[in-house]
Amino acid sequence: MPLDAALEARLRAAGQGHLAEAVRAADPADAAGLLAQVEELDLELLRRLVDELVLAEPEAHDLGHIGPPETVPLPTDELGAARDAEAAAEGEAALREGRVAVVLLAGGQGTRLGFDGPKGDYPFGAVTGRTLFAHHAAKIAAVRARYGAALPWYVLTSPVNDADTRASFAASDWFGLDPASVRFVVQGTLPAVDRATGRVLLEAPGRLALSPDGHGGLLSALRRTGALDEMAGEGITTFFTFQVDNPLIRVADPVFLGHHLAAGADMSNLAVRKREPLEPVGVIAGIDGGTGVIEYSDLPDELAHARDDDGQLVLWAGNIATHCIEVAFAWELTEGGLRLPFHRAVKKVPYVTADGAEVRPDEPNAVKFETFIFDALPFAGASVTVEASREEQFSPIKNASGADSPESCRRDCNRLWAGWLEAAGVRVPRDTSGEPVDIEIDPRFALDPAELAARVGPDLVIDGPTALGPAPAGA
Ligand code: UD2
Repeated sequence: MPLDAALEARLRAAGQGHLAEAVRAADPADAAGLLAQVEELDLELLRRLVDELVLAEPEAHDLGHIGPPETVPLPTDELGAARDAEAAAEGEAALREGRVAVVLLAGGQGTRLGFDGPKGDYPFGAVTGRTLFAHHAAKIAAVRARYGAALPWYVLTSPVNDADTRASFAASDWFGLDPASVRFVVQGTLPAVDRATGRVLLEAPGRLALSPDGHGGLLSALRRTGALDEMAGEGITTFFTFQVDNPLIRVADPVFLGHHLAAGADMSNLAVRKREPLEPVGVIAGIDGGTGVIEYSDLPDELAHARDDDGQLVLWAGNIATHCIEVAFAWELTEGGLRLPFHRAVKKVPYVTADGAEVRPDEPNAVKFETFIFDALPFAGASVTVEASREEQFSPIKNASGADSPESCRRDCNRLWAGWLEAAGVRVPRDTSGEPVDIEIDPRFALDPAELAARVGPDLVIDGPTALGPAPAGA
């Protein structure tokens, strides 16, 4: 296929001349698609990323002065309970007044789980096999009903899973939600490059190896698609972000929202105590007098293991990627281009050579580029970090087995929901090691222990796996 001379010159100047050859050599059926992908590349950005993150010697990165973050701790006494009740009142008012939206981060590839399809389609429910999407939707429906809130739901997808995600919502009749209240936002992609040469890889003779540009791409996507305008037009000032893989999260929790709003924060975080020093979660830390997140892959072992005089981890605050963000702050961060730094991730990426030979590398051969939403924290005027109970709010499904797997999540859901039932006076059968039977509580049946206690009592007999509440549509 003939190639525009100006484009070819730009490709060569960017060190990507091989893509001109690839377009010329592509089968007629593939050439137009490949050319369109090549034309979409931001070659100036790519040149900079390759120079700084692939070809340059990695510089020792000074992390700055690091300590534990300032947090709003879990309530342990009446004072703490009163403080949280005050925050809850503020959060509830914002929900009632329609000032809040929720944003689900679901653009990732979920490669570690090895599940074919969007991660939100994973059937995690121990009793009904409900999917993560169905469960999040039920929670959103319950919060809307409780506060009479519009609470629009933005779902971040990527070109890799957007069509499948929309199809799954449509097939489940939007899980009973008004379709107009569910809005998909597609994040951008960036190419994977060869780690030795910085040249963009092709995953097939007519296709670049593209992957999502990291969840920092949410901010650009919200702006580019007009979602920020839409939010502003609907009177929304704050959005709550959460990850697709964590069914326990309290969506749009008024306590968290209230602490964020009361502090006049631009961006706030939820933190859980780390299970162990090297748990693969980023840490929220005080950095040079401000707040930031150090991703687990960047955290030196020595810092990860550091303990205070009481023997507690200094960097105890695990980041569960759950934030409150002001719409105005998102505008600021995207004015004249996204202000977040890029990170490099060295990965195994299958590719084809110039002769069309397929290569499945045994060792990481490629660099991918991503921005992280939590890198916005240093730009925030004010920020609050609220501690959450791990047992109540965090059990992600990331791996096929072991920690953070479907099995560990099922155990944690059972323990939590059995605890709610027992607090309501219901007897729950447990096995010899003390684990309860499989339990599911639909958020539309009860969002929290108090609501459950108002609905059930000691006369409820549980003698085997039990699901309470409306069956999720489409599950
Ligand atoms: C993430 C956090 C980590 C910790 C952990 C807790 C990052 C970079 N690290 O690690 O600090 O909080 O979660 O569970 O986030 N996603 C997108 N678009 C993308 C990439 C990811 O929407 O381009 C979504 C993805 O669908 C998921 C979430 O972001 O909901 C986290 O992505 P991940 O599973 O790749 O991150 P992980 O587990 O390495």
